[in-house]
Formats: sequence, C-alpha cells, structure tokens
Amino acid sequence: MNKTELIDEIVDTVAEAAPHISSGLKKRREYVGEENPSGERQLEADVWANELLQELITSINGVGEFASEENDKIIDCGEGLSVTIDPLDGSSNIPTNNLVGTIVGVYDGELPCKGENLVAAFYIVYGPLTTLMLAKEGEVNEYVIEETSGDQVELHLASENIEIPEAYVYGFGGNKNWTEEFRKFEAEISRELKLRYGGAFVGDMNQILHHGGVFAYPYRTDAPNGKLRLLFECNPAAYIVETAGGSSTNTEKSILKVEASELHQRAPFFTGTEELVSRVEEELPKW
Ligand code: FDP
Repeated sequence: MNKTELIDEIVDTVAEAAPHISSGLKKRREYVGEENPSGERQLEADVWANELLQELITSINGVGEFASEENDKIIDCGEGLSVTIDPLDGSSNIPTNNLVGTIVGVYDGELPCKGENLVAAFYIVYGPLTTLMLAKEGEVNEYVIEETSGDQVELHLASENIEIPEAYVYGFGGNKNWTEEFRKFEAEISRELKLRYGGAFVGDMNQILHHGGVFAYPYRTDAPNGKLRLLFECNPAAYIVETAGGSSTNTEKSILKVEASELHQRAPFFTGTEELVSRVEEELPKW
C-alpha cells in the first residue's frame, strides 16, 4: 500500500466506526472515576471510543505508531505513518447533549514531532449529522457519513475544496482566566464579529471553516500553555485551516512549526482567517 492508499484506509476505518461511536454514546454517559494523562475526568464513552479506535487503527498495515489523548504512551506498531487521535473531543458536552467529535492526525515522522510532518488530518462531528472534515493533498473536503446496510458507510461530499470565507464569527475559550491583554483583544473582536462558542473544539472549528472568523484557546493566568493538546488537537486543526487558506499561531509562529517535545504538551492556540491571525501576532504579547 502506498502512502495515499494508507491515508484513505485510515480515513475509511474511522469513518466506518463513526455511526457506531455516535450510537454508542447514549449508554456510556457516566464518569468512570479515572483521569486521562492531561488530568481530565474520563467518561465511560472516552474509554470505550479509545479502545475501539485503538484496535482498529493499530490493525492497519502501514501504521507505525499510534498515540491517543487518552493513553500515557505511544504504541509502536512497526514501520509506517504515525497516527494521533483524540477519540472523543469535547466529551464534557455529552451530559448536556452538545457536540462531540473525533480528531485524527496522520504524521509522516516519529512522535512527538512538529505539525509540519502532517500528511493528512481530519475530524468527525457527531451532531445532527455525522460529518467528516478532511484535509489532504492540498484540499479540504467535508463529507456526510451515511450508514448503509450492515457496518457499511457511504461518504457523501457536502462541501468541496473549502476555502475559509471572510470573517463572521469568533469563539474564545478559557474566559474565567484570561490575561488583561487578551481581554482587551476579545473586547475589540467582539465589536466586529458574532460570538459563537460551544466548548467542543470540533464544533468551534467547524463553524470557523464554514463561516470564517477566529478561534482561540489562549494561555490563561492559571495555565500558561492554555488547554489544548498540540499533537492531538492544535496540529490537526491548524493543518486543516491552513490547507483551507487560513492561518494558525501560538502568538509567535504557525502552530505547525512549534517544536513538540512531549506527547501531551499543550499550546496556546489561535486559528482562522489570515488577517485575524496576523492581528493576534501583532497585538498579543509573545508566548
Ligand atoms: P472537553 O474538556 O469537554 O473535552 O480539549 C477538550 C475540550 O473539551 C475541547 O473540546 C474544548 O475546546 C475545550 O476543552 C473546552 O474548554 P472550556 O470548558 O475551558 O471552554
């Protein structure tokens, strides 16, 4: 299998599991009393979706490394591409029945490595529709995943060759502990754009790709590196937005250029239309 076929196989494998994951959430809404490597409480659904995707992805011939936001360590599966997953992004939204998703990064490099090594990235949104936003080979396409008979799915192209539109919305997380400089920046943006923040990264990213604008989860006074994980969340999202003609930054440089030294490292994250991301770099103190 060449790299292109392998990427397709990874995408198809996760897409085929998506309807099952979506329907399996309703029975797994309790907290299990454990924490993930980032110190976040795990729901039964987090543990279940992680085990399911781990088994499926590590069985693909050509996947060399597998890492999950829910696991301490990288799993070595041999030679090949490295896959990162956030099996259930935004799972604290499950009890309130808001959006959740799955985020996948496909890196051509040994983990942890920079986002520049990504060769594909995608996320699935479990919402009113189950959708897949995929960036590879310089294009971003969105598909609706439809279950057919048995365990089969069909991917219906919903938005082709997405280019991030002119800015309309913004969504910024972590507001209880913003710095004074960031509050000032937010006040300025709030006069120009419409606020929409759902607290599920996949949903907040998806609206930026559809409506244009800026998403941020900045450094906080109590968390100097912010909340989002570089390898599992920031890099795949930045790769998708940059492929769609937008930008990303940690206030200093593209997220994809940030050195990755630890598997679960966090980074302040800003992404969206080029002009707004430039303003982040001009107006906020460097991280
Ligand atoms: P969650 O804690 O529900 O898993 O990184 C996880 C994440 O959600 C993201 O999906 C989301 O963008 C962010 O955390 C939400 O954080 P806040 O609750 O601080 O807004």
